[in-house]
Amino acid sequence: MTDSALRALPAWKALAGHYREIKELRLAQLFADDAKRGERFAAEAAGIYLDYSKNRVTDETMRLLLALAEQSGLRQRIEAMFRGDKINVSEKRAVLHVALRAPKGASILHDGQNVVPEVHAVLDRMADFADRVRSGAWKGHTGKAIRNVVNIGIGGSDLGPVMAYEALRHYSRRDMNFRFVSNVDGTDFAEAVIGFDPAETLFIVSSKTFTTLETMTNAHTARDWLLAGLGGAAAATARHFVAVSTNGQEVAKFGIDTANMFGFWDWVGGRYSMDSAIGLSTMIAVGPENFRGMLAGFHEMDEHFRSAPFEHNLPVLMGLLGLWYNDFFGAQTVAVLPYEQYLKRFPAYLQQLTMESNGKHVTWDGEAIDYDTGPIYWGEPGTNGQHSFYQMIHQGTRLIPCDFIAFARTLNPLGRHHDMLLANVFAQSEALAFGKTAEQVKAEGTPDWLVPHRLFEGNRPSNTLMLDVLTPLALGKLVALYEHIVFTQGAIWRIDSFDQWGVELGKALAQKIIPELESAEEPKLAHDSSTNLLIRRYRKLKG
Ligand code: G6Q
Repeated sequence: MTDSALRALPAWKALAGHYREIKELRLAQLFADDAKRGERFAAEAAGIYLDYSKNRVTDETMRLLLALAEQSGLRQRIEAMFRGDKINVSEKRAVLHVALRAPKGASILHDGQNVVPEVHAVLDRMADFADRVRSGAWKGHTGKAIRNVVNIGIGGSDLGPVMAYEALRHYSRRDMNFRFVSNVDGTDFAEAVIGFDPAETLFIVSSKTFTTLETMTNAHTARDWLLAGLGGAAAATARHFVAVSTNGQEVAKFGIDTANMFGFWDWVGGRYSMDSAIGLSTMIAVGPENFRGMLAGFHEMDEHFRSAPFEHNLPVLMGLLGLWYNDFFGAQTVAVLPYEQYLKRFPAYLQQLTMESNGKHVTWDGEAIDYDTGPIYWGEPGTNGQHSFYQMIHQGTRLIPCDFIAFARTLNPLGRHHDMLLANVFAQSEALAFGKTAEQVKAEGTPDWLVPHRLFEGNRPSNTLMLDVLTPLALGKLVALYEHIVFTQGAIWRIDSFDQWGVELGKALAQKIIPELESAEEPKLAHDSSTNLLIRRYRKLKG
């Protein structure tokens, strides 16, 4: 079998050889040999400090990884994205989420047209609407101001808004309630409206296509709930529903006045859309000025990604390090561990961003891939995770590279809490890297039989990201950082990071099964014997 285009690159081949040479190298040794390692293997940009010294890399590793980025054409690929080339080849679309945060006056072309003015026109309309809702000028059907905002959306139309709301809760209107409904499981809707007065509730139906099963089912249920409470049909719907979508026709069909529709474009992928009109709930929560602050953060990271030399480029460095473990060490996962309670939904958000983007088995040319692509992303905030799964990161048999995320200042200074929090994040990366030898364990008076249990082999890699304080600006930078890590890796793996065909099959089968569950007559089933039996059992049990 001939090598794939990636495996054929000189840098890839060199990395494979280099891996064999250095795979046993110990971080303890690397630090002992170089008193300046902590300083040298660090980079800082856009107010984010990245310490990557606790990675199993040498100068040579970095040189080869950077050569891999060059030889893979990453630079050209970045330019192609910013230029509006249709790099989402399987959907024949441009990938221009960077235009969503371009400042007024910038120019980003799509099919020869500058899209930045349209982006700002929508942002201005969103700001106007958000201000009216926040000030109480926007009235519900009975004349009451809005106190409750419910975003209805799923996937990219939910995970970003939920994450951003939680992350920026400190900046949010505390006299308003924000809830998010995504699941077609009726419990999600039922719980989301408990305690809400329909007269004070605004639903934002967020759906790029406005045809998504879950979202449309929830939107109809929401309308029934509203009208049951308020009466008034069309008039009430108009005051309590707005839409974020690219599909004006379907929005109008639902009964939402398209004057209350906020648009975006087919060059924004769902999982790259939290900074588009999909962020309307975020904007209502934190206000237009904070939302624009977040966009400025995104933009700062975009500019850094586009212009910084790769050896100082945070997304490129982190993308390469991730690839090093994924493709050479065979690591299957990446743990993202924010030491910031407000980022509790950040790992869940990243799961879609990373795994829907880079969980692919063919190249952009449709060729089978003979190397590993996207790793599994997971995580929880620290210190909670330390009392749960960190055991496995420290002493398990798998290699789990970690991204620690820490902020120098807290939004809630309470006694010694923040020093304790930060002491823990530093302690974790130190413990992972250097471990504890049998001699050290013994020297503490541990009986011989217990020594193996208490030993930490160390040499477990991590990055530490340090920022000043969690602001809208910082959040934008952090999200853009990970977007561009995904981009970097996708470019090297030669995959289309912007499609998601893998979600289609299950969706189509569900459409076929729904009538089989609902029909009054016993349906004729033609699935496999397992699926047939499950369907029959469910029909019998539900009565
Ligand atoms: C994201 C995906 C997917 C999408 C949802 C919701 O990149 O495309 O998660 O966001 O399926 O789609 P709609 O916004 O069209 O309802």
